[in-house]
Amino acid sequence: MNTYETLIVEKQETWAEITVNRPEVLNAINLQVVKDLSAALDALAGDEDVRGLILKGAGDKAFVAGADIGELVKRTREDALLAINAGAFQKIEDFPWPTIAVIKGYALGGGCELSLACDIRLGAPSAQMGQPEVGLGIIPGAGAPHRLTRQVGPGMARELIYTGKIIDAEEALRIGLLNHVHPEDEVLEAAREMMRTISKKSPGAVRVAKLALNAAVNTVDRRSQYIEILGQGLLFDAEDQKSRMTRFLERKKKREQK
Ligand code: CO8
Repeated sequence: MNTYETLIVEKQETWAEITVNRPEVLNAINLQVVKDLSAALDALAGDEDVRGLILKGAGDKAFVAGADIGELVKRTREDALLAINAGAFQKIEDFPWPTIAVIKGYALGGGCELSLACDIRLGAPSAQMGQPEVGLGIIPGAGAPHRLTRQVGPGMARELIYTGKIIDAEEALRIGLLNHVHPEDEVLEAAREMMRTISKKSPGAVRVAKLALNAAVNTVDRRSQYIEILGQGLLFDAEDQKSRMTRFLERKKKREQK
């Protein structure tokens, strides 16, 4: 059932699996990924064979290494105010059935935020997670200020966002960012096994449980989302953001010259 440029979408026993498929840029999220994700989520939410969703990245090096910086550097304040990543991630949070992110390698920036929009995160020992945005002159504007805070508590969320540090699987497990860590070649099967367990429960009860859980944890999220969106718009107007992102993109040229 794959009709997407940047995603592989497969139906399994009682759930669907979405693979972000841009391994050449560590599955970085560009506009096409957001469009494809949004369309795939709409289709799967209305598919009566689907009662769960597993999200993963192509290859072993990354879940998703963030928004595509080559594209971000060209974006304007108006683009930032459209909050397209935040909108797509909200669709994941609102997906009617349980969602599990399977994280191998990098889950950074928008990639970490994408995993935070899922109900459950399972990692491999190679998982590396973090919110490096402030180093690029922007904020994590697609949910981390509220979802990361909710997940790991305000102190840890502040530390991760202010320092931009990248943590390994063991640390992510310790602070509750990952639910479990499984060996590299077993983590996807662990997610599938969890889906099988869930699928034996009453579908109606699972669906209502998700609504109740979302209602319980989303009490301040709108207000926080608006601050994230407006703040990001301001930052996209600043020269600092352009020069920091350009510096990242120019690393490649520098490496080639060496
Ligand atoms: N965007 C675009 N390209 C990327 C990205 C990215 N986020 N991450 C990696 N790539 C590319 C690299 O440029 C490289 O391409 P090439 O082979 O053409 O040079 C390829 O992927 C492989 O990457 P590296 O050679 O860098 O691999 P390393 O193993 O040396 O390093 C890292 C891996 C540490 C993950 C490194 O690639 C890195 O630091 N990537 C950027 C991580 C990052 O900062 N992510 C956050 C981005 S900002 C964000 O997500 C916030 C979104 C806000 C939305 C606002 C909407 C308007």
